[in-house]
Amino acid sequence: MMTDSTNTLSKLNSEVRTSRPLSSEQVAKYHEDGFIIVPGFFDLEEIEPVQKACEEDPTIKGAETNFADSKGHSNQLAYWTELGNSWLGVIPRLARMIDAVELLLGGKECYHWHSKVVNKKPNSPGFIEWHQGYGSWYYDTCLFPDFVSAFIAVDENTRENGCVKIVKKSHLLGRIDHVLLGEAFNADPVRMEKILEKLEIFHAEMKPGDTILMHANTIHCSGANLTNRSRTNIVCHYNSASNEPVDLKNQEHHQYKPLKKLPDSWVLDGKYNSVFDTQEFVQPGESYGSLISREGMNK
Ligand SMILES: O=C(O)CCC(=O)C(=O)O
Ligand SMILES: [Fe+2]
Repeated sequence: MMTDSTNTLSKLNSEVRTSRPLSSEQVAKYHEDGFIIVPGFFDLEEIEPVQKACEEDPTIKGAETNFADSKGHSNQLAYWTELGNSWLGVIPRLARMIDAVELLLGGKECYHWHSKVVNKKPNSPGFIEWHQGYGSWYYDTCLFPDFVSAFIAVDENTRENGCVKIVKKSHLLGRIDHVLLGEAFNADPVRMEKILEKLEIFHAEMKPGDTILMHANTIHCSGANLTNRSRTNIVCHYNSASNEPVDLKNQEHHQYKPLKKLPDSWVLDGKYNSVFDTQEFVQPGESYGSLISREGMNK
């Protein structure tokens, strides 16, 4: 039977449903802690192609943008919004991702905000400092923190190679002011110090395929990669269809577009044309957010 909220879920291919739905316990835990980890959300066979592609071309087709952390060490991120038939274009459209996100959004339709490859190079000191997704999306003129992010482990994530660290229950703090630290937009360090006296840090150690699902106000960071192997995650961000930026100037790619849902089996069936050779990326130097967000951070 259709319920009211079902009517608002992703409209294109809405008859496609995941075979790996979240349990009600997982949904409750997400709301309690601000995140959950879904072990084996992706099978190793689904992840292996991207492991191999990143090993063969760790520059991700030259699409990486460099950001300096507060110590001047650089981090690299490759961004995309276009969802075509590459592995990177297919993953954000899989039924298991969209159904999980829409369930965590309380039955609201979601759309793809943007995604990124976070490839920490071997023996690289760069770290991503404490931040909330909504720390910058607020300045991208989204009125609500109605986003969910999925962090998919491509490589094993450990404390030694810079796994994601999460402040448990920090989504309950609301939006924290963010400031520019190095070239990145991070949670106010004075406030952060106090927050860390009250809340617990969770080290999200993961096996390839394990996935973190995270609220936009959950504070997180990731450390240096002190190992001689790279550490890659794929991070997909979803916004609610009803929460499009108020001002789309310089961020047209953040405009609402209905997501065409694909069956969970799409990747295992090999129905993609490359891992990222055919993928369009936001080019280094191009804006991936609104200019307001870049200017706002200095206010
Ligand atoms: O994979 C990581 O190191 C986390 C990166 C991150 O926080 C993000 O992409 O928003
Ligand atoms: Fe983040």
